[in-house]
Amino acid sequence: MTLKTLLRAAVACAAIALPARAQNAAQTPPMTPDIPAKFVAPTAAYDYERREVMIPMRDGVKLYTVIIVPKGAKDAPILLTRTPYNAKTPSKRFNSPYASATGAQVDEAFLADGYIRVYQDVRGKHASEGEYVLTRPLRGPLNNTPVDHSSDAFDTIDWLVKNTPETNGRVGVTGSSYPGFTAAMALIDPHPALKAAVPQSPMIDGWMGDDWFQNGAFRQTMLDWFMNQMTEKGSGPDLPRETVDDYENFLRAGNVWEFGRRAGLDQIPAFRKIVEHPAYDQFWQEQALDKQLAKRPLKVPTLWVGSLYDQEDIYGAVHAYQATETKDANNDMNFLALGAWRHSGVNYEQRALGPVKMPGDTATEFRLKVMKPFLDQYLKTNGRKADIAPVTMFETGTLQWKRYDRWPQAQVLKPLYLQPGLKLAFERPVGAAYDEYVSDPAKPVPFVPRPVRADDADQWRYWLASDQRHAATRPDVLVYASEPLKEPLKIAGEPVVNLFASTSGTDSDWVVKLIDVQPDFVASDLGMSGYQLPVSMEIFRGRYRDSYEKPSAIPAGKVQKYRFELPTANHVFLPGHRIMVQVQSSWFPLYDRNPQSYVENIFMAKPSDYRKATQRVFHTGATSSAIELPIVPLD
Ligand code: PG9
Repeated sequence: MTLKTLLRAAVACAAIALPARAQNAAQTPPMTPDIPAKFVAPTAAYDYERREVMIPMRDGVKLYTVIIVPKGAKDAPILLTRTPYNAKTPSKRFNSPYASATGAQVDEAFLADGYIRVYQDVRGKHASEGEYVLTRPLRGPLNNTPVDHSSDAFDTIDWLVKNTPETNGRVGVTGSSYPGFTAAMALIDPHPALKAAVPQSPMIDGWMGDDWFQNGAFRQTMLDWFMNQMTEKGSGPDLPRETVDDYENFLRAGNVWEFGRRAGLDQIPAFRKIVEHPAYDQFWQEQALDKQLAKRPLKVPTLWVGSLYDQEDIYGAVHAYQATETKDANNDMNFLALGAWRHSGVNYEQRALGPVKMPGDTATEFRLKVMKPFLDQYLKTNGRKADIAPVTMFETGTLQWKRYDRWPQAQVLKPLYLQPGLKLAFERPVGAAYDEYVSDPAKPVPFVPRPVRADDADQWRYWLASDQRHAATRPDVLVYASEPLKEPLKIAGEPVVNLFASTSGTDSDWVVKLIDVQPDFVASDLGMSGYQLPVSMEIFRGRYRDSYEKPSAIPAGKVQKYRFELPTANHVFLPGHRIMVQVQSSWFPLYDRNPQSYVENIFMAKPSDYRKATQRVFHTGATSSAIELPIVPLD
């Protein structure tokens, strides 16, 4: 045998023997539990370090906080989000060695630029200690504990700047919706290290127009949120459904209380609190954050971000901006930006509003051109001054971004009158006095074509831009339309409804929709031909016409004035388009049905309280109904 052959034989023996040796050595017994006590991911190759800490608050409660620190970071700003939606996994993107891929889409640019990104569970949710109270009110008449989101933000920021060696000591807060609310709360008696805030679609007033109510009408489709958020510390299930179509589910239950009770929501104090406070009483007024912010000095540069088509929190950003703007003497501290997005769309890609196409991904464009430069200016050491207008607003109709020095742009309103013959015009109407329809609570007007599906995320997300032709053909919807426009007409601000109407009942809802009717043929996008595109729509619960706090029955058959704002719009009606106004008395199941006979608490209305009513909309003399438009010249 040559040496070579000997060696080959030895290698072959070793190859056979190795597995046997491995088996005899430390073999894992089959019944070893397969989840290790502590799994440690090998992270040597990662470009970031992830720290999980429990940060102590002033009352001893510790809040679970995830800190993502880019490796090698120094003199780095901190961007903080306080959330009820699980700080451990704030996004469902990649688990990756690259920080910018693992964070939420909105975080990508910040992490790539060396920001320290922090997520924290609010008290009582997920891994944080303490008790959860829904949108915990500020310390004061509604909160007798020593803590609220303002103090929790303060204590968190204090800890972060003292315990994160890589930071430059400058902190920003951001987040959308509930996290937008916590970001706004951080502005109340802010920590000195809080240098900038970007509250996005913040929940500011849950009764006037964010999340729960809209001018007193209850948004019952939000009830899933109660199940998801308040049946357990983590994430709970959806509401059980008898059938796929929520129109049917809510109708069968009768009223909101009964719908909630069948699912067990009566065990959840937050649900009971809402049912116990149907009117705009102290419970809601004290929580209205725009009012709270207006009482305090403006100390932190803030960019309020909202969406023109926000199906959940369309009210908050604009009203918080307006409430604080009076304190911005030099117009350089308080900023507003609204995009043509769905709720929280700013943090994702937004190339379309359902079937309505946009010129590109306007959300990413906004984040890179406005939001990040804004935060860079205030958070980076020697941050460069950002070229950002006091107001950045997407203009629908022409589909372009606009820069303004204030909002609203229009200082005066011009009435567009409802006319006999279902017309709309700027001249005062002459002719027949009113139009009428019968509103039947047994057959309420659906807000989207049925089936109304809770499992169809996009139906919900984009419904505010949905084609209103489905409603226009109903006998219980009045449809007024202008002639095709010869010139473009721009509105920039809040249209105001000035409706003169009577009902044969003793309570009533009024839904008014301002719509841009696309031309008969849109050659570039045939699907948009004749599309009735909502520009701004709102509901008003008639019992609150004189006072939001003290509702009163409507005198049957007597003309009443209903004056209320529609959500802000920045829109150009183009030549060839028509302006349309639709009026109806239900928007179901989005909002609970008004029984149309006055009862103490609509949440508890009995089946016999729900009655048909004849509704009249007036357009004559002193009772000329109109939409007052914030018209501005085209720029
Ligand atoms: N709109 C949701 C919400 C905000 C505040 C309270 C309750 C719900 C959200 O998207 O977070």
